[in-house]
Formats: sequence, C-alpha cells, structure tokens
Amino acid sequence: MSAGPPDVGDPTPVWTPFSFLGLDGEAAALDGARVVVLPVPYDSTTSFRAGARHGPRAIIEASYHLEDYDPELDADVSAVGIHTAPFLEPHMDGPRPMLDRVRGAATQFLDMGKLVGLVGGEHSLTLGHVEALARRYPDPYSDQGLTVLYLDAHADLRDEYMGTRWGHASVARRIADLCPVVQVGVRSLSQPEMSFSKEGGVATTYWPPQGMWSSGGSGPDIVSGIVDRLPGDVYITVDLDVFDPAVVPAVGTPEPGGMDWGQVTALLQAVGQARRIVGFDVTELSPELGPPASAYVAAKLVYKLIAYATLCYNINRRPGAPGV
Ligand SMILES: [Mn+2]
Repeated sequence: MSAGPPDVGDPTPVWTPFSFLGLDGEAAALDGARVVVLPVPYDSTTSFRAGARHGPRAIIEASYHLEDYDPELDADVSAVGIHTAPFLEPHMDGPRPMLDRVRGAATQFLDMGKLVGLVGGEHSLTLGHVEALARRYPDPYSDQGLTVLYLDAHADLRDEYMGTRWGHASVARRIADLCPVVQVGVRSLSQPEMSFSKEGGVATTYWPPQGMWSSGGSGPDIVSGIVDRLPGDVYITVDLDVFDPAVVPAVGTPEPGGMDWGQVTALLQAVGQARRIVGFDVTELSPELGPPASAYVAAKLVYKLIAYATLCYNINRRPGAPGV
C-alpha cells in the first residue's frame, strides 16, 4: 500500500486574475474593452497622512466581491468589457513629471478609443488625465466643450502649496486653467480659494447646500442645477473625502458633514443620463487609515461610474427617448 495523499477533491487549479472584478478572458481583454481601469499607486505630494499609494491595490481586491449585475440599471455592466492596465510606475522626480506620465498613459488608451477610469493614488493625478482629454477639445468653453465635475471636500484651488503648483492642493486651480470646473461637496477651503471661486474661477456647490438640511441635501433642484452647469462633455473626478467620514473613513484628510452614498450616486447617474461622460477617476483611498469597507465603497463607485458612463447616456438616447 502506498501512503500518498488521500484521493479527495478536485485538484484543478483555479486562479484569481489581478483585474477589476476579477474579470479574465474576453471580458478583460484590451481589444474588445470599452473601458480601461488605470491604477496609479502614487501619493508623493500628500502633506498630511500618506497612504493613497495603497489605494489601487485595495480597490481592485475589493472589486472581486462586487456583483457583476447592477439592479439599479438592470444590467451586467461588465459586459461592456473592462480591461485593467498594469500599475503605472511612480515618477520620483516630482509631481510634474508624474503628471506627464499619466497624460501619456491616458493618451495611449484614448487613441485606442477607450474610456479611461483612473484609480488613485492622490488627487493631483487627475490633472494628467484631464490634460490628455482637454487637447481633444478645441474650445472647452463651448457647448461642444469639456467640463470637469469635481467632487471633493476641499477646494484644491491654491495657486501653489509647499513649493509646487502641481500638487494635491492646486489640482482644481490647474484644471481651471484648461477648462471649466464645477465643484460639489466643498466644505474646507482658505479665504483666497473662496475669493477665487467667487470671482468666477470655478462654480462651487458647498456642502451641505444652504436650506437643504430638511430634505437631506440632494433634492432634484440641487442635482438639476449642477447638471445645467455642464454644457458639453463631462469628466468626473471623485476625491473620496467628498463622502462623509461615516461612509468612507479611510482617507488622508477626512472632513465632517459630507455627502452620503445616495446623494453622490443620484448626482452621477443624472449626469450620465444627460451628458456624455468621457473619463473619470476615483482617488485618495488610504486603505490603512480605516476599515476595509472604505475600499469596497470605492470599488463600487468605480463600477457605478463605468455604468453611468457607458450605459445611461445611450439608454437615454434610444429611439423614442426625449430629445432624440
Ligand atoms: Mn480632498
């Protein structure tokens, strides 16, 4: 009698691919994918509590536990094809060379006709992605232009901060040099930033919106008022600290009084139905600063943004729909 291992169970190996939703095969292949998830593990200009460099890995791992099917849209969103790019390597010569690298990566996928969803990483990375898109719009301020919808607890409108004009505290200011910026959720800013906004540098919806305490802060008036400020195509950037810290505590700079899940998704879905979403990002998850639920919220938000960007606008424009 040989004393080998007992002959029980099925020894066929099963692998979990390192990709968003754990997709593999055709569903994750670059060729057929409508969407590319671009993970960028970088947080080198972070000034308070670092750790967003660990965000992309945590979001991808959390995404394994998402359902493919989305009951809100009655669709298997993954059917649009979602390719996960390898991690973009950080450039350590400073934030500007890093932004050039992000712009190059985004451009590569845009040239292939893909919609890019950047997963950060710190919020400064947004600028590289927006730079890649903005050069495709001859007049960003026209009806055929590009507007950045900027969800963040912070205004990020400093002209420079701690010796750089390209860091996380200046990203909205630099984007405003390229195209219109509409901010939502802001509740922490300096007086010069407030003045810049007031003088028309950007359109800011502070949070909670005035007079909206009783209805929870995201009534249809607030949402349609924001959508009306987005004349052409839309890029959506979400700094996860726009959420209340009760929803997403694992961020470097949590601010009380933030938006809840329903408020954020109602706004983003309304934008997806009314406008073409041409790119997005989700940034500033620092997984080690809070419970694992934060990474799950971030992963689900990425999936929602993929859905709103690829399904809502087309559904809204099916034959017979209003305005077609
Ligand atoms: Mn922020």
